[in-house]
Amino acid sequence: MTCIFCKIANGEISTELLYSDDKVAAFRDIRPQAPLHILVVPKAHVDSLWELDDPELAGALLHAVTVIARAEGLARGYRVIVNTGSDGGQEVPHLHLHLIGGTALGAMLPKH
Ligand code: DGP
Repeated sequence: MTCIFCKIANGEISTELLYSDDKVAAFRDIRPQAPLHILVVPKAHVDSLWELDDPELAGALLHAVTVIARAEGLARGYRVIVNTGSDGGQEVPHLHLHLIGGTALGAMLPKH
């Protein structure tokens, strides 16, 4: 297993998990873009959202986001981003949801 997020999610690399269930794990992003920046990932390897064919896992990932957001007190709001593929700016080839918040977030898309 060479995938860094597989190793983190399955405990091969010691990282504080903010959330963990049988399918999903969450941990802090190493390069936070906001006061709170958490990555929510499947424990089983999926390359990206493009490859996600499991509606139950899709629901589990989104549900984990809600559980974490509530635990972190993000009642004022937050943003969930799933960079997908090269045009989407995905760097790490293991599906991950960015949960970003803790401040008022600005516009996120580049102007064309
Ligand atoms: P993306 O561009 O959507 O693939 O974002 C990848 C994010 O993953 C980026 O914000 C930095 C983060 N990241 C990369 N390597 C590691 C790591 O080893 N540990 C943690 N916690 N985050 C990482």
